[in-house]
Amino acid sequence: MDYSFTKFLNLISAVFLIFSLAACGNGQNGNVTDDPRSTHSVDGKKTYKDLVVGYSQIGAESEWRTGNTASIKEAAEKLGVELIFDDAQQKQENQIKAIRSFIAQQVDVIGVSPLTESGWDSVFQEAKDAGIPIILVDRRAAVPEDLYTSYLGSDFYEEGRRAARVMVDLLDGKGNIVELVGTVGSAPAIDRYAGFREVIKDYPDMKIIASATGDFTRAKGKEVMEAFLQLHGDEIDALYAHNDDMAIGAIKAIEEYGLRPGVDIKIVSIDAIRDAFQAMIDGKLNATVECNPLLGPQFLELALKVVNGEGAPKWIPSEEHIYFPENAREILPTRKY
Ligand code: GZL
Repeated sequence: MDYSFTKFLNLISAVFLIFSLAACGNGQNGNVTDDPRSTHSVDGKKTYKDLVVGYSQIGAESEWRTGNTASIKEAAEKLGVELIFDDAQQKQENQIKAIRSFIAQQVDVIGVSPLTESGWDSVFQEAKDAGIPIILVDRRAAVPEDLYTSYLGSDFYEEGRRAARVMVDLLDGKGNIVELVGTVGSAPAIDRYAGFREVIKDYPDMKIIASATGDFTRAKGKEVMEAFLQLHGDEIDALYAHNDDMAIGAIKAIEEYGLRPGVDIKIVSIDAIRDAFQAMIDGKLNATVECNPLLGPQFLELALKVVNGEGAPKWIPSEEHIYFPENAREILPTRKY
């Protein structure tokens, strides 16, 4: 074969080799979307790496909230979602400011856990006018259904009913109950209050002799329980707390008063945080109704679906259980929040 033709063939194969290596360098089979750094959509649809999410979180008032925040941030990190996260320190005006900032930044989707049910219509309308979908996470807002795309969260009313059914068993249908209510005006407080009463209304010998808000915090829960004990003392047979943090604060107050929490005063609360399992192991709490905060992965999966115009149910309820002292020691190591 003529030398110059051989040289020509070598040149062609070298050029071909360089191009094919360059194509593979972009990912397994040269397809840009396999490249982990890819920011391109696949067939017109956004991927997690294209997603920019604004999230307005209520604050850090409880272990439940801390677990909820961790779940959202970890899921965003793992999926490569750009998360703009705001902690409102339990102030609605801070949440409204954050949502307006997300609109100005033209995020793809806004997630919000509304502190209270009311006060959202105008800022949600602004998001709608800007074409940015709103997903409610954890708590509901009392707004027309066209102002949000979907609600991902618990059935608080059922949580209240579950707590009441456990209380009926603990008190054998009779006794005086004091109640620590969650944040006034919040969906969980409203529904846990009503769900509990729906069940105990059928037990005339079970009476709620005092009810006040502990704002879902340990400090306030202890303070209000001290006041209940000053007012009613040994008359109190049981405590219903809308979350474990308030129950744990109340447990301290009951011990300082000289009574035995979980024995002299039965206690049922909601959330199922790790410290509640420890309190059950210590014999100071009689049951905790789970309210699942680990909503991060579900929220971002829903956000991507919504941004890609795929249908989403108006409400996606969380899966939840009730936990008792009998198996608290065995379950505690498995708990993630
Ligand atoms: C319930 C959540 C409540 C928790 C509290 O979904 O909004 O707020 O029960 C938390 O612990 O502070």
